Amino acid sequence: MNVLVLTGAGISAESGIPTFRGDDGLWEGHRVEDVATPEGFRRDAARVHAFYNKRRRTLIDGSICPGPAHIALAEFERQHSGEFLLVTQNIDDLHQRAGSRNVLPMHGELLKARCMLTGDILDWKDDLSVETARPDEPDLVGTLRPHVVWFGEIPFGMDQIFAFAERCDLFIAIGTSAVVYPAAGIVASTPPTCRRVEINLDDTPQSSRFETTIRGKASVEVPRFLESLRAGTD
Ligand code: BV8
Repeated sequence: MNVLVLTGAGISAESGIPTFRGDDGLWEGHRVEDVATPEGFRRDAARVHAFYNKRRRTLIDGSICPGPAHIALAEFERQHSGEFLLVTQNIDDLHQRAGSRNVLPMHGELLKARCMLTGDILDWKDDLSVETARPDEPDLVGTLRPHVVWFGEIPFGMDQIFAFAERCDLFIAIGTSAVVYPAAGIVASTPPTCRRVEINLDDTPQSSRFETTIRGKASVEVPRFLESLRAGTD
């Protein structure tokens, strides 16, 4: 059985990472246009760097850890005999820290930086700024940006994701509001033979495409559902 899992900010919410859009429509006090678009970065790189520096510092300060859902997914992958792909929209490293192996961070990774001059991708845990020099090329200054996918930019791994989706037998969407494309369009690419399961606190615009919708917290429902799969009771 080929299993494709798509996770969103909701799987990391109980680990303490704010989800994408709060009630005020702002994202940690910022408009998306100002901090998660190439235009926003061109207008005010310092503001964008400050937005990601804050999130990066929080992610590595020891206060944020993988939760039961991240751990259950890693365990399921370890025991699963068929093909398994975990696509995440999240830029945190909680799936990797939980032990998941086949993880595809389609919106990039907060703990990586990319050189706008050469395309080189570097592991990065420090702050970034327009004065940051590349450690390996000190005369290159200000060429590094967060290695994340902003709105209007093409997500990573698209071909691999949609090729897997077209032949998967089980698709599980966890903690995603299904409003951001092309991630929200993955479910529509699964074949008629595929079983689709949505685990979320609330309904989403894509809920009607799922045969099974499980409403509740990821920390409770993901371990429970994966256990039921393993026991053959679901
Ligand atoms: C693209 C990285 C072209 C950065 C992110 C008009 C103008 C311009 C563009 C568009 C447009 N209309 C559509 C678009 C395309 C646009 C888009 O979809 N816009 C939306 C907003 C309308 N998409 C893009 O621009 C994408 N690129 O289209 O390029 C292209 C593409 C393909 C081929 C050719 C050309 C790029 C999108 C990526 C943007 N970058 N993140 C960063 O993180 O800083 S997206 C950002 O949104 C985050 O990654 C986040 O993950 C994602 C939001 O989605 P969710 O993960 O679902 O999070 P959210 O908070 O929304 O929802 C949380 C859910 O969890 C909720 O349902 C909640 O109920 C649930 N939940 C909460 N707690 C729990 C829980 N569930 C269970 N348990 C809990 N405890």
